Amino acid sequence: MKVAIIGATGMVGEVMLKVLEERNFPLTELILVASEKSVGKSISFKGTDYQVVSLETAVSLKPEIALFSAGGETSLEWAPKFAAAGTTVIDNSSAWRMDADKKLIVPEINATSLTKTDKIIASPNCSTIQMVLVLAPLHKKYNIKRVVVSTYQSISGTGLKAVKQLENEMAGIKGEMAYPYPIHQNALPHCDVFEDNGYTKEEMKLVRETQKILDDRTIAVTATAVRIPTAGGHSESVNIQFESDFVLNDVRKLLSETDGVIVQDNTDVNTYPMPIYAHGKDDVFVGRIRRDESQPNTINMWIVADNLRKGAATNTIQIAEYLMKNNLV
Ligand code: 2RA
Repeated sequence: MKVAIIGATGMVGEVMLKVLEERNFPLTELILVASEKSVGKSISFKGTDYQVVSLETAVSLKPEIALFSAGGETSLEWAPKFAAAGTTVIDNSSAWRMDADKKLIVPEINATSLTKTDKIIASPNCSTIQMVLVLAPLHKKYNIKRVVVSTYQSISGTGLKAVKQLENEMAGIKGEMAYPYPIHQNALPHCDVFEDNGYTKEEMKLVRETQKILDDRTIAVTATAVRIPTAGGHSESVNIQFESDFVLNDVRKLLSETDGVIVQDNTDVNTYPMPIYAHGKDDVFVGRIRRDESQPNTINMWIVADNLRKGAATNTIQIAEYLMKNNLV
């Protein structure tokens, strides 16, 4: 399979290369694209050096699949150009996620909706992916009415500049700021930009993308997204109100039987998910599962995943694997 990675030198792009190698993805040709200033730069993959090329060159090479992680503007301009050349685009940016004609895919939930005609496919936001993977089986069995989620997001989700700001602050070095405030020893209730309704774009992604992926606009979702100084991994405190009641152990059993989900839930021995242990893994980890005693038919849980892997690179590559396995590319 001839595959292009658009944004190959970014944090997600680098993880994409790592995941492609780990999963022994059947590549016949690899095309690496980054910003103009990186053209000509050499990147090693499985012992072979690849030269970074421009977007123009990449589209002319007609890859069968293009994995995008280069920001919304690049996706808006270039995804249609690759699609017109016959390439199937799988995009990590927010550019196409809420487009009515584009599918928003978490393979374990809705890959079966994909067809050969889907030439631009959106991968959801990292904090959405880890939450909906858990919500999907629960919605099917108990019918979700409302979700209240608070996220605790690694600075790796912001990008290299924020990681560098945290490293500098921890080393006591004054450097370039990705945020208007310190990250070290702080918690910033500010992920992405603020919208007119007082929520951030990050929070509204959790609202809108969840309803689209679960194909149910009646699910009420409200979110607060917080940036914390962890090196990698997003954590979420999730409160879910169902139409019907549930048995706690049935919920644990259902989630433990869900592809891509691992239940870590035994407070007798301090077993619960933590980002430091989710780092580098592709599963979504769930724990602290307990009934919300303040309201009927309602449950609390803690959901953790590596935001650069299942939250981005791995989900994208799993979509590509599904397309190949089902002869859709
Ligand atoms: C963040 N969800 O964590 C975004 C990923 N770009 O900031």
